[in-house]
Amino acid sequence: MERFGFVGLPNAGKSSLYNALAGGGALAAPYAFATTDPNVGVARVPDIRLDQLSGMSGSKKTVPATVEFVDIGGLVEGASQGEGLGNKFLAGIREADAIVFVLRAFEDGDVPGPTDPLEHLRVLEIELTLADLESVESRIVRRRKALRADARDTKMMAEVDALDAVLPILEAGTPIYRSDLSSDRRIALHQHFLLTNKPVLAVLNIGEDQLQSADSIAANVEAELPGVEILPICVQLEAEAALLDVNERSELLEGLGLGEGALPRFVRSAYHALGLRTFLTTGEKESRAWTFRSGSTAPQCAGRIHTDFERGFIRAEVIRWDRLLELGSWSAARDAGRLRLEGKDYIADDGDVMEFRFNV
Ligand SMILES: Nc1nc2c(ncn2[C@@H]2O[C@H](COP(=O)(O)OP(=O)(O)O)[C@@H](O)[C@H]2O)c(=O)[nH]1
Ligand SMILES: [Mg+2]
Repeated sequence: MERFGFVGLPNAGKSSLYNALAGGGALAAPYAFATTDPNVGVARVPDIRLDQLSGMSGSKKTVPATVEFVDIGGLVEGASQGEGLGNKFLAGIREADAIVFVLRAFEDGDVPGPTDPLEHLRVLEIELTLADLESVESRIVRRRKALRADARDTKMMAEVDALDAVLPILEAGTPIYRSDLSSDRRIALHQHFLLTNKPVLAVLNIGEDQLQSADSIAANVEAELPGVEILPICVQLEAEAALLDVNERSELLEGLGLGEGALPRFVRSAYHALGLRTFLTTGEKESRAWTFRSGSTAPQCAGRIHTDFERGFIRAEVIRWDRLLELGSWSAARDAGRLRLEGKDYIADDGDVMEFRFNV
């Protein structure tokens, strides 16, 4: 399952965000390193399409897509030099598929730490970039040596090329996600698990008194991080709301003009930042949302359900979720000749409802 890691300074609100998503569990306390062991949680990806298809089919079970989130623990200035949790902390980020920066904007005299989100961002970026610089420097040395031993090793040559291209970027203090490094090069670097080569999303943790000015605070951060989605969330409020039952929760959130709250949007944004998409299956037994990577073929999608489906793939019957809803049922769609037959080269679309034909 795809996993994203919360990265932030102590007291930025990482554990509170985790609690908000998990509905309790992690320890939120105003001490650095209240969280020393990674907490891994699973969040459902809210999906109205799934709910409607489940209703259409009268499904006994409804299974949403999920993503994992990890409360990695606090980063402090000097982490790349071993300060604070140091390397243990960086290893936690290395294992994540994407990074969620938690940037503090809320003010509270009882909670130590800076309240300027740009200051948070500055420290985080320096530490992650320095850690990457160190990895790249040591890898280049080893690979250049290998290349000297065998100058015809073209695979090694490409690797050294990619590392050579990223080195000056990191030396200038620029995180890879901010650079203009081509996506080919970024893919070539995947094997090195560099921290700033991961997709990034930022949560701006605002106080209740900042709800009105959220957009302008977010605009300041957006100006610093072009192309990165910035989500202002009043984390503490949402964490409190998460402990309530459904009715009380919507009363609280809607009373403040927050609608369903920011968490559903946050999970959806994270899912998309990872390049994840959803196809659906629906029937009386269950309706289910399945996760695939953008650009996957129909057999690869079938493989998400069962490896046999991928190996023995013959074809897929496909219809977009909203067309299926209009027609009212899978059999009505078939009778109307509206199910498309797609072969092994079909690139799946977000929102496809699919059934697979296969041989085992
Ligand atoms: N006033 C206020 N306090 C908050 C807010 N978000 C988090 N806190 C508090 O700040 C402290 C640190 O939060 P925590 O989630 O443990 O931060 P972490 O170190 O990043 O995991 C806790 O006491 C939280 O209750 C907020 O929006 N407003
Ligand atoms: Mg914490």
